[in-house]
Amino acid sequence: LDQKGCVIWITGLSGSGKSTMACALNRILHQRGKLSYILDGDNVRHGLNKDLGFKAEDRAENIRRVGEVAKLFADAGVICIASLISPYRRDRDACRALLPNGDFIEVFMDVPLHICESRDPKGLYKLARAGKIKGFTGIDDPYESPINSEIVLKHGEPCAFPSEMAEKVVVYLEKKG
Ligand code: GGZ
Repeated sequence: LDQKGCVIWITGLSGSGKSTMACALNRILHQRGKLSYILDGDNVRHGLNKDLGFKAEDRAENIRRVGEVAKLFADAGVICIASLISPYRRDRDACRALLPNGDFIEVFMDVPLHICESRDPKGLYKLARAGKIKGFTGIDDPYESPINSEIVLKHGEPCAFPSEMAEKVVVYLEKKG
């Protein structure tokens, strides 16, 4: 395998475009002959983490497990793309600490809440506003924006298409070798 493993950790609100970005990035990497794999919060919660809910300690455990699995992938030489809300800075930093310096690349999907809410692909914000989902990130649960992300993909900036955003990440990876 002619590549070095690493973890691309995508964080942001529900509806900020994490999964779309993860897929676009995965596709570009495959096109370039790289081996990558997506760990998506929503998917992992159906299997490995199906015992976990959305309380702070459950989210922490969700992120801890995905961080450990991502580390295993990276050890195996795979570019692991982890896509989770991961709302707490402490939990994200704990995952970062599992990897050698430079091997954990945090990508912040910096999209304002009102944009995520207007997208509402699964109608979850609507349910949260109606009080039918309690503890929804951004509504009645916190999201701690990253301060030191390697990459910030800001809503409304010129490169708006998922493929263009993913390209930005690829450029970063190339620059870092
Ligand atoms: C946030 C929730 C909640 C609550 C269900 N808060 O956008 P989605 O719908 O498809 O993906 C979200 C997913 C969040 O799982 P994560 O593993 O990424 O979260 S965390 O990192 O905080 O552990 C969302 C849906 O689950 N969802 N209830 N209360 N998102």
